[in-house]
Amino acid sequence: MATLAAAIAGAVLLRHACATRAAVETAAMILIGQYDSPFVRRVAVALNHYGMPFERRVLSVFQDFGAVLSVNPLGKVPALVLPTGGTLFDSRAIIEYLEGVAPRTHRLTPDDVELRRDVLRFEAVGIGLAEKTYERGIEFARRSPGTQDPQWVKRLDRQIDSALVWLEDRVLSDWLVGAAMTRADLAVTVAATYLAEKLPRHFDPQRFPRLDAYRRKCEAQPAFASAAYSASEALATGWWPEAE
Ligand SMILES: N[C@@H](CCC(=O)N[C@@H](CS)C(=O)NCC(=O)O)C(=O)O
Repeated sequence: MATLAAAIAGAVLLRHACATRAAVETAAMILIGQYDSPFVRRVAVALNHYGMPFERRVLSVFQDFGAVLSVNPLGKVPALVLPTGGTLFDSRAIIEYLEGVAPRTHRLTPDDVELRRDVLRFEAVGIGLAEKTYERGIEFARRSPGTQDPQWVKRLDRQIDSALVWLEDRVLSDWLVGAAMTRADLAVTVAATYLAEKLPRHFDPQRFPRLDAYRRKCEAQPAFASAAYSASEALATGWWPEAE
């Protein structure tokens, strides 16, 4: 992996040093991370929606930790290497940046103040659901057997369930806010799919039928389908399902 990290760093340096302005402008961005991560997928779906080409480096935060640390000081994904130089990390920061450079017609944040407020609220619950699902997964997939804290796990379960109930009550049409896709749909759909894939016991379609139908419909859209959840990327890098 040191070789891959060097290759990524080298590619960035090369771009800084010798690329002509035209070459830099046509070079693709590089998205780092796996498609079992809801945070990585959020960025990929946004890039697809904007029509911005990108390459991907499928690095694992566990198996390729050194390489990930070499591009992000926190050793986390996603990271986005920009052809113009520099790397961005954290899905929210990356999307905030991309919203500033995307064609106006494709932006995912409404201008209207009230719609924007609603989008940000859904986005916060979607990202929070993904974070709690991730934390719950870590308890069982990454900790040594017997070292889990049952009280903490119980709290995570309540937070996940409470977020699902909140969302189920608010899924009223094809898109969560307004008549088109927004950042709300990115965050909520990838989080719901992540939960359904990683902790299926916690997402019962019978209890959350509107949320399940909504996220499946979103996942069928080209921007999502081109960055579909990848169980094989998760399994290839050492994730294993929680014992029921
Ligand atoms: N707030 C971050 C969360 C990203 C995150 O937690 N990614 C996980 C992978 S799904 C990660 O990098 N975990 C490694 C770690 O936290 O050390 C974002 O939105 O990008």
